[in-house]
Amino acid sequence: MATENKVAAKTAVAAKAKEKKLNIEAATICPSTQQMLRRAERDGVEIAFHRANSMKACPIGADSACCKHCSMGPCRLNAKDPYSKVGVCGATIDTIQARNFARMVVSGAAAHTDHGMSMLDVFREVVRGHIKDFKIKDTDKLVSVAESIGIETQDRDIKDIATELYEELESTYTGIEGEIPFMKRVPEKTLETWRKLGIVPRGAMRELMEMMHRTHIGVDQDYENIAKHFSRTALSDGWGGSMVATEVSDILFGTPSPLSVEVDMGVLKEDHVNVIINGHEPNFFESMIVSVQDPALIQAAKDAGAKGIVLAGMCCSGAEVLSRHGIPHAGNFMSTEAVIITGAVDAMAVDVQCIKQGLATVCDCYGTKLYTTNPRAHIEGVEHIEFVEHEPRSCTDEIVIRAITRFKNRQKPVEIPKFKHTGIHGFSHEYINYMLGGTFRGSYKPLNENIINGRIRGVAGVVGCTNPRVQQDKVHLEVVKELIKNDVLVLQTGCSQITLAKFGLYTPEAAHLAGPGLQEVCETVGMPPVLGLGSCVDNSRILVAASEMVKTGGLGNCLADLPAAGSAPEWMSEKAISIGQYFVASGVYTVFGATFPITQNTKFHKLLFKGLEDWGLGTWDFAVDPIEHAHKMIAHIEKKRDALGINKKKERVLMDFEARRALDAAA
Ligand code: NFS
Repeated sequence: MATENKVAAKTAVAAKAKEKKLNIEAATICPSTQQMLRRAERDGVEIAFHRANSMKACPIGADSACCKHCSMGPCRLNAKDPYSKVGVCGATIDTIQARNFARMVVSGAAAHTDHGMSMLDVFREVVRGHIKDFKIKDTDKLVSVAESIGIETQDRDIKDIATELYEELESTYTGIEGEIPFMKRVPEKTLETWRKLGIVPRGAMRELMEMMHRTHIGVDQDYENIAKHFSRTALSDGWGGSMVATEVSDILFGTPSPLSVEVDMGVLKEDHVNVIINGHEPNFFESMIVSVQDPALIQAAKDAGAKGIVLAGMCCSGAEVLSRHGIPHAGNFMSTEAVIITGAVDAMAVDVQCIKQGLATVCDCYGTKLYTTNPRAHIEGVEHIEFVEHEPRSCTDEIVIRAITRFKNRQKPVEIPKFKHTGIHGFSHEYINYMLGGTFRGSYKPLNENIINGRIRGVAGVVGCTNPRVQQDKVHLEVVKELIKNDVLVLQTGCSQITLAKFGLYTPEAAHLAGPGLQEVCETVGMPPVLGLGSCVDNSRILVAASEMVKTGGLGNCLADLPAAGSAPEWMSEKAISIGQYFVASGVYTVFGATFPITQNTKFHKLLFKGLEDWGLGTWDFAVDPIEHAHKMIAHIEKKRDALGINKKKERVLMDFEARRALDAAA
């Protein structure tokens, strides 16, 4: 198997080398990934950058002009002349595009909600005493989450509160009618809009099932009606499945607060056993943290000639434990194959989501052991060691033991890029509250005041994936730099957070890149100009923070009134579409980069880019160029500031030549 894979990979690269050579500098600005791409080419190994380079995206699919929901087709419409044709059943381009979009939302929302449900399963088993290896670590968080959904906590014991909290939160998934529990956190006027539109979510299972039903051949054939339901489905993710994932993970494993962490491939060490976790569910990672700290396993590593064991994360569970425990992070989605090329990874263990099948071949080429661990996600030809929460160490200890064996038998020369950056991560919405308000008056008031007085113009959430169809990291970096330069405070999660960390923006010193107002706030508080909140499911922290801003007052009555904007500059996954849609449905203006899955010139496109705002929600937008992307967000923020009446004209300061020169010198 291994040899076959190697031969196949090398033949593929040799064949493709003739087709079109990859321009490494144009593919990524990440120096570690560039270095690994150079080595890959020397070694004749192919990764996703090469595949994207040699495979043109399907133009009909890219236009969302294809319907394959039944076997009368697949039907191909012409996106350039969208009303010239309909499908065999008569479906119009608007129906087809709305259904395709809806199914992206379903898939993305299902990924987040299934992840959240796994966390809730662990929570239930911990509360019932069936799982002993995990426990309720953060009782303050337990109490505050319970209170936020109206559970009585006064004079009750923790087990009682936890039992009731579990029972309530279960309806986030299983509720067949009514409103899910976290609707109690939504600002009243936003909730009113949703009620009027009939999009307040019931349990996610119900919404996902109904969305799949509606997109079956011959069911919902009105793009506006489909859009209502995919908004409801997306809300069942953001305010439901994802929010439960975050809150329950905080209760079980601790709520993040700032700590200093290293990011990039330079966190690996040649003389250590290196273990990487790539995936999304923190329970697996938590157990691995315990395994690599086990004195017996550390001794075993030393007996094998290593100085110790390095554990690093990649992708989102990596971003989560980076925020929660300061575990180093080796890189984002487009670096997961590249890191294997170091030859230094002794084991990579994966769970669910954003795991490239191509890893199997690269691991074979460099002798790295790859393990799948989650029953939902096997990879053909890859060894599966199942992770069971009731006995977590049996999986994670075994993987460490195997990694130690591989360390002893490393065959390939090791080449670890030396790049790494230390930054401050771990800003939960609770910590933002505390940081800005202080212990005795923890509140969002100082943030709101700084927005009202114009030092901070507004808040942006810049999140999401990296995508080989654009230069890796470039768009994230440029968008965020432009935003902070214009005094917009940036909140981040997922792969985007890792990009900015790699480029050194997670330090208080990076405040010099911010405009004068934001810089002043950063310097007063001692915070970086970008705040990392964790993984993609932790985007729910942004929703909670935004709701707190509305409730604190002075910035309007609903989420749509806030001078705020969302962005996923290099998105690629269906989860990003679900996130985008729940931001939009929550009232947030949201810009995507790279590509947009719906072409212009259709009524459905107009609905996404204008009509939803007329419904009282937010709106989608799209820009590939990072500066244009950032300025669309800034323009929206300024529009909202105008509407709030807080854009009072700044007094003009008349400066003489000397004063101007002093200013230039300071810059
Ligand atoms: Ni989000 Fe995480 Fe990264 Fe994108 Fe994938 S790892 S859940 S989907 S690629 S940010």
